[in-house]
Amino acid sequence: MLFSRYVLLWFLLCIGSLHAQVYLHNESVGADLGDNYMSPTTLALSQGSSLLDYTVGEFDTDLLTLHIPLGLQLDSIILRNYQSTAVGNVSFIGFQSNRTTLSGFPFSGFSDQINYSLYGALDLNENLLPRMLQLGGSPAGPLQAGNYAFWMNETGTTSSAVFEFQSSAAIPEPDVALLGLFGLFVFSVRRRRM
Ligand SMILES: [Ca+2]
Ligand SMILES: [Ca+2]
Repeated sequence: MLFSRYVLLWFLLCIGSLHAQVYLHNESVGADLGDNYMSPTTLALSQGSSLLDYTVGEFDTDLLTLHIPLGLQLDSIILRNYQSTAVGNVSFIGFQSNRTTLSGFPFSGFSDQINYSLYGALDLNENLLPRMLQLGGSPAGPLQAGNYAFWMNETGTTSSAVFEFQSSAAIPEPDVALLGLFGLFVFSVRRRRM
């Protein structure tokens, strides 16, 4: 009887660990994300699924640098939860590529390329990354290794969001030198046969 209880406990612990969620950052148990665009919070992406849980408001902008390590790519940014004090509210998320900080303060206007999207309750379980890249006039994803300066903000209300970042091993670029050698090899074989 005691043995079967231990087996059941072990099984439950295994199930729990399988569903243990990885967080990029969780403001409800950690610090507020950066407020100063010149000193954003830095977060490093890990392979698989990780959550970003934060709250923004009239006096709380959240700024972060997302570092994608070599060998990884960011495939999607999916809105998993959204709460707001205002019914029908939408919030803002945007990023600039290949930067650790934004090119200017969010409210002073931008001359550089911005990838962005508004999001709200109607966007639950949507992958916003393609929309952000399209609205920014950027090439389609996934995002490759490098740094990306993100910011999230609100106007006159408060909202909370949970985004799921999904990443995978990067698909290596074809080696140009090797392709050239292969082409040379094919050409020389054909020459010999002629
Ligand atoms: Ca915040
Ligand atoms: Ca903040």
